[in-house]
Amino acid sequence: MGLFKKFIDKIKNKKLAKKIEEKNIENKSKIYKVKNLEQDKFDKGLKKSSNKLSIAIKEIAKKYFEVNEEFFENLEEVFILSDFGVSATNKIVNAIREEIKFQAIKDPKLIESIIIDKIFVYYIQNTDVDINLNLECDRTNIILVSGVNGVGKTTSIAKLANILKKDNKKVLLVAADTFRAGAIEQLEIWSERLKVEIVKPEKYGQDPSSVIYKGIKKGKDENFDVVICDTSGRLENKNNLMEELKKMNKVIKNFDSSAPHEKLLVLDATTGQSGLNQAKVFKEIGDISGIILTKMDGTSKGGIILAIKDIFDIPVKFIGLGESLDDLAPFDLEMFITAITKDLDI
Ligand SMILES: Nc1nc2c(ncn2[C@@H]2O[C@H](COP(=O)(O)OP(=O)(O)OP(=O)(O)O)[C@@H](O)[C@H]2O)c(=O)[nH]1
Ligand SMILES: [Mg+2]
Repeated sequence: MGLFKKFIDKIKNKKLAKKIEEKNIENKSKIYKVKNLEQDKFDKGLKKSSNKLSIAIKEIAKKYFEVNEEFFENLEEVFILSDFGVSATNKIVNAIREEIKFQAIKDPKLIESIIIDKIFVYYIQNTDVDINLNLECDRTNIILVSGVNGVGKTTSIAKLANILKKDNKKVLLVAADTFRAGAIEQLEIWSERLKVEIVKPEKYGQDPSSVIYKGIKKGKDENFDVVICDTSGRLENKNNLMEELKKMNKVIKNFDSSAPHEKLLVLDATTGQSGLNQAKVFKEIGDISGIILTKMDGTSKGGIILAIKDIFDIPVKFIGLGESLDDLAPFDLEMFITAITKDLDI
């Protein structure tokens, strides 16, 4: 039995164990634990990826009578087209190759479970899969959100605020994207819909750090649980961006040297490898504590999550599975792999 299958079999027990563990953690420490969503949500949001990957794997399994080098080349192509990235593809295909040799399997139709198993093993190896947010109950937690233009920062902030608010957290939004026309109004609309307070600049072009200052001060003075700061994603001038982010961090640290407690980088799953390369700049500029991977529902290339592991090696904490407020899910590896391989025979 493969590792992933064993894992799936254990899920029921694990879920129970998790509940008990959560209860213990709740009692012992005050670290915030993100609650998992249902498998349905993952299945629906990752349908395009599942269709593409499963159909392609089934097609090559049908095409070859026997597992040979050409079969592996085709498999590599399937992974590349699913945006796994070159490095993850090579490592996973090599692991499959070795396993097949070890088990002396000849029939391509028998290797679907090995494929899934090796994808799973690849992801969990040497990886920090901790998706919990570093939020504590007895302080004002500060989250700084960054990322390239249009990746879904503001929408994800609203979705995250929605999750936290449902969990009875007092949330404050800070509109520190003073650059793009309409950015402030966009966050303001969300704040009205969510019924959460917002701190915004007096005018566009205002120094974003001054808005951050105002926001954190209000957050601290009025005992907010979480302050989420929206930032501008302009990349035209790397030095400007670097200076701007440095200054924001400095302002935040003046209030609390342990903050920002989370620095979340937002990545758009539909932009593929080029989008990831662009986002590397943010990793170069400052340490990132977690990734929000948006628009997974809009791509058939869900394998991008493996490329992210390679390029960033930072935990994906949330994935965006649609445009509505409830479409942000804490990342769950088992649910993710189950969803993208839904149509395979394991
Ligand atoms: N389908 C889908 N659309 C999403 C998701 N997340 C965000 N979007 C859409 O992506 C578009 C851009 O989202 P924004 O939140 O404005 O992105 P941003 O990074 O704040 O953009 P800038 O402020 O211009 O840098 C919007 O139309 C969102 O509805 C997602 O998970 N799935
Ligand atoms: Mg925005």
